[in-house]
Parts: sequence; structure tokens; C-alpha cells
Amino acid sequence: MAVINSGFGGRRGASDLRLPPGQTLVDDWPVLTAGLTPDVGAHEWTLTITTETGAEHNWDWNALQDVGVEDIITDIHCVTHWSKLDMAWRGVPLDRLFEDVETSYDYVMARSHGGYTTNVPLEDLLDGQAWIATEADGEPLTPEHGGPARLLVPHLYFWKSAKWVRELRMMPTDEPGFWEQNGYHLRGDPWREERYW
Ligand SMILES: Nc1nc2c(c(=O)[nH]1)N[C@H]1C(S)=C(S)[C@@H](COP(=O)(O)O)O[C@H]1N2
Ligand SMILES: [Mo]
Repeated sequence: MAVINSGFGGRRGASDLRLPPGQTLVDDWPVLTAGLTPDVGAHEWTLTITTETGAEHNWDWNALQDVGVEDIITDIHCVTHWSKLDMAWRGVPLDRLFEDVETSYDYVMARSHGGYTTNVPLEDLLDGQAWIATEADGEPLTPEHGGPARLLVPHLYFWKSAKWVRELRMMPTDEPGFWEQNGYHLRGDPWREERYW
């Protein structure tokens, strides 16, 4: 995203313009996990997209790589007020994974190893907005950051980016996932400060 700052006088720098309201920059990368870090090896990891007919679309690790990875430079924003700019990620765009998926449902429940869930509208996962990420900062994702693979939906608060993701299940209506049941916003747009509901 290009940011043009030359017309501004005051104290806001270019990076401030990329910070959603109420956010603070960090240089490190905090780990935020509700519960234990599951031990999931790449050789045993699979992703399943499940639709209303019960049809399952499955990828194991090698099949995921064959779909084709891309490099992504993006900012991430955690609801606990930290943001990190220009992170380098590598992952497979969800557009590719949904290519052969036939569904009339508009919502997705992301389900992870360890039991974490989070709900996302399907339209927030398509059009180049979301990936199954396998690398960050040039390294394979570490277990604490969701390795071997996590959802990456950087335009929403980072709780939507489910670590150790294993299933994307289509839903007819928007149902709350783990944090959403505990008061977090159903959608979570950081630019609208959709933190809680
Ligand atoms: N499976 C799972 N995914 C998760 C979480 C979690 O507890 N379990 N925490 C979420 C929250 S609240 C945030 S801010 C980010 C943190 O990711 P990080 O630990 O890589 O910074 O992961 C999200 N995805
Ligand atoms: Mo978070």
C-alpha cells in the first residue's frame, strides 16, 4: 500500500498513517495463544474445506505446495493493540483453494488443531485477501506462530488468522468462533476498530 505523506504538516509520520486507530507499533513478534501449542508435523498436516453437501476438498502438505505459494508483504494488527508493519510472508492464496469448491454458503468457520475456532465471511477470504501461510520472515513458521500452516487474513484483526488451521467449514449464517463467543467482534475490521461487540 502506497502512503503519500508529503501534504501533512503535523506530528504524524508515514507509519502512523498505516496504523489503525488505537494501535501501537512493535518490532518483536508477540506470541498469543489461548491454551497449549499443538505439536503438528508438516507430514501429518492436512487442510480440508467442507461444504454444505458434506463434500470435502483435501490437501496434504505436498499438495498445498503444488497449488503454488506466493510472497506477501503485509501489516498485521492484533486486537491487544500491537501492530507490525511490512511482514514478509509466504503462502497459498485461498482463491486457488476455493477454485473447485461449490458452495452457496457465505460464512466460514476456521478450525484448528487444539480446538481454536474463528468465523470469517467467505468474501473476506477471497480476492487476494487471505492465504494459508507456511513461512514468515523467510523461515518456516515456528510452532508457536502456527507452524506448519496457519490462516493469514491480514486486513482483519489477527485473531482471525487461525494458527495450526486444519479445516475451513462452510456455514449458512455467521456463527461466533472461540474469541467471538467471548465478546470479540464477529468481523473484526481494525480500521473500524471492531474489537468487541
Ligand atoms: N489456533 C489458534 N490460532 C490463533 C490463536 C490461538 O490462540 N489459537 N490466537 C489468535 C490471536 S488472538 C492472535 S493475536 C494471533 C497471534 O498470532 P502469533 O502468536 O503468531 O502472533 O493468532 C490468532 N490465532
Ligand atoms: Mo489477538
